[in-house]
Amino acid sequence: MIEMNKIIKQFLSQVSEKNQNEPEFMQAVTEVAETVIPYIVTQDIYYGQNILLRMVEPERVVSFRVAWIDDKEEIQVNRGYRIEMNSAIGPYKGGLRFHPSVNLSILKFLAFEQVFKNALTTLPMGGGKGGSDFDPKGKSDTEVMRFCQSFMTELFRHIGPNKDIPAGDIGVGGREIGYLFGQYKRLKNEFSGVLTGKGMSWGGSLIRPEATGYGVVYFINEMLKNKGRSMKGKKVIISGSGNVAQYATEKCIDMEAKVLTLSDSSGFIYDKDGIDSEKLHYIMELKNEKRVRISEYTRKYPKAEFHPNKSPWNIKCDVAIPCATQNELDKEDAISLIKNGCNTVGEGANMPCTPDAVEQFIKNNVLYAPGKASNAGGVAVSGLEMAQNSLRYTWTRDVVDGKLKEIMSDIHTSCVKYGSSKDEINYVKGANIAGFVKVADAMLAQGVV
Ligand code: NDP
Ligand code: 2IT
Repeated sequence: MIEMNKIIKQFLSQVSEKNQNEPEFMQAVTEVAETVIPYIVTQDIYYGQNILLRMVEPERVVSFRVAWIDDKEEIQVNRGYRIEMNSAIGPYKGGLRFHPSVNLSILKFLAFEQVFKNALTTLPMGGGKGGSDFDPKGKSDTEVMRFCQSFMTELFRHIGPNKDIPAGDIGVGGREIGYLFGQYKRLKNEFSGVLTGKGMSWGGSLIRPEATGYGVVYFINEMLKNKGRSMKGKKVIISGSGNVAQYATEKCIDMEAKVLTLSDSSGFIYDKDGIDSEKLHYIMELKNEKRVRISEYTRKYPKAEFHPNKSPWNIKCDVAIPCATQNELDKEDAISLIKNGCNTVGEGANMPCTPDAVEQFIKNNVLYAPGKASNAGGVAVSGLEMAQNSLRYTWTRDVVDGKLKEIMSDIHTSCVKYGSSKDEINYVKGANIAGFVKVADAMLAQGVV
């Protein structure tokens, strides 16, 4: 045990020396190292091959200037990035994030997580992530379009349908994917499946907008099913009110669970009566069309409460689904959730729970699913969008939804395979080892590259 801790510590100090001032990246690497290194040392084929050391080094990092002109005719300058992390099992695949907090550390953590997540989907996709510190909030449609066009004018030379296929993430939805696609097509004079999350009339897949949110609820349902329970009648709290939160809410309603909260960066709403389909429809209008703050909800539904500048983790519930951003749920929040009876947590966002929050969940036998397993539905349906683009065909809603359900259930099975010990399942360990094995095998077969 002491020897193992020493090996892990040595590995992490080597990585952190090379990646200073990258706390989010080191956080993601630490979680993987702590669960995967003890496995590697028991496996002759992996031991001594420095596979994890190769995996933490991105295959390529691109950083570029994005200059554009705002509506006041002033010149704005942002920074664009694409991290091409690992292409052992397929072309680089992962979203683009537009948010003022975006930096190298955040994108490297996201790209690293994506490698494992994509491997878990069983589809042939490597891992990447990109984005910009551009803030779409308060920008006009034409400003967003000009930014996207400038961003793609550099990015286009690095990506391609068999090379690197970006998609959406925070701040990048259908509108942004449209502008990015239009500019790529113009520059390359080529209509291809270079992005996923496209509109239905130009190569998109049914269920892609819903996929991450639906997928996380399917995964939680698998965890509950395994314990002889179900989503029906459960009290659920959700954070965020964007793409993932909206469709997680829709699926909870579908499964007869009661969603009590949603949030954005200004605070959360608490609706004791539950957010039903009609109320969700209103949230979608507020967030996707009017692009306003979540507090507006209480104007139409005055029985609901708005709690400014707070997260929803103090509200009593059975199931918590964090769907906003990294490190949004800390140790204190975890303790409060557990005290209030919450026994199931499924991550919709990437790395929303801090390491000491996760420690609390595991110590207290909370069913806890890490994002790389539970939010893999989005990229899985992106993979299905790529498959349909290659076939020049579109599958029906039922076909795609059926495949999504099957993939989430298979990811659950993989986590159980590698994460079970005695009578408990550690989904963190299961997801990390299962993802690692697939990528490591491909890397070994392809030699030292
Ligand atoms: P959206 O941009 O659609 O929504 C993001 C939501 O999170 C908004 O409600 C936003 O509030 C809130 N939020 C963002 N940053 C912060 C912050 N720093 N503090 C508080 N709230 C914040 O993004 P998505 O729903 O697509 O993404 C949400 C999470 O899910 C991210 O972690 C993303 O990486 C992950 N994810 C997304 C997938 C996808 O397919 N879209 C797939 C897998 C994971 P506000 O509007 O006030 O900023
Ligand atoms: O974090 C993620 O998995 C995503 N943002 C989706 C990536 C994708 O390529 O669909």
